[in-house]
Amino acid sequence: MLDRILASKKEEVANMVVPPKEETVKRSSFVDALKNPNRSLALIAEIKRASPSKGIINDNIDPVEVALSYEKAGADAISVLTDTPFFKGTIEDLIKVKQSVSIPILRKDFIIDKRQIDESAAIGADAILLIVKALGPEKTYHFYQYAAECGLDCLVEVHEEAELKQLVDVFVPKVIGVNNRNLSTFHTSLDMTDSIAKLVPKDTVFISESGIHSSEDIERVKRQGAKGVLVGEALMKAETPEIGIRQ
Ligand code: IGP
Repeated sequence: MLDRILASKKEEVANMVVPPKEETVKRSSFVDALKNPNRSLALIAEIKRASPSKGIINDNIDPVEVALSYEKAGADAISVLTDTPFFKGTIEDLIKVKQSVSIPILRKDFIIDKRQIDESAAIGADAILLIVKALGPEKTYHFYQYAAECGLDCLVEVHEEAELKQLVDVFVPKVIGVNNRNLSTFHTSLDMTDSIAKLVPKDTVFISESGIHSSEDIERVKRQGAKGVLVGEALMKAETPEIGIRQ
């Protein structure tokens, strides 16, 4: 699946036009927000209309309304999917959300080209996702540094232990996330959080991503050593995020 998404992204990037730099964007620190969470565990609440694994999750939404309710309910940051073909997100979603809330915004997309980092800065993101499986550790490092030059933080995503070991041989990111979803089978297992937690360097903020649906799940990843969670589907399906976010 990741290969299919990356092939489509490559075509998209070949035709992209980077918007001019917006000098007036007021950045807000993603790393600081995660290090000083509102509750005992940091929450990154995601705006996710659809996904390749679940199909439509909740397409009948106003992203600004969702973002405002996440902020009100105490989320520490908001993740906005901007990939259109597979997740039905848009860049416009992110622009509007950034203008409506003051907590930091993570741009969730498949970054494979530096120009997407310029674009992320221009549309007002505070942070971007870098997927080690898509980039390899060296390129992840170069993109991480380039993002920092553009004023952006990164959530560096790993999927397995070997990947994390290779990554920390090259550099230690401030924030590492484990994706509990296996991208080939789409199966989520919170055991992934457990096995990765043991290898995360101690000054790194460790986020458990995907497949978190209940307060039991939250307690479980917390016990395993996560300092934050990234939740999409469960919040998009909750009647109100207050219910979904209560820990
Ligand atoms: C959220 P969930 O299972 O709560 O909806 O997952 C988030 O972790 C997931 O959307 C995600 C993702 C990604 C999406 C994690 N890494 C990379 C696209 C690309």
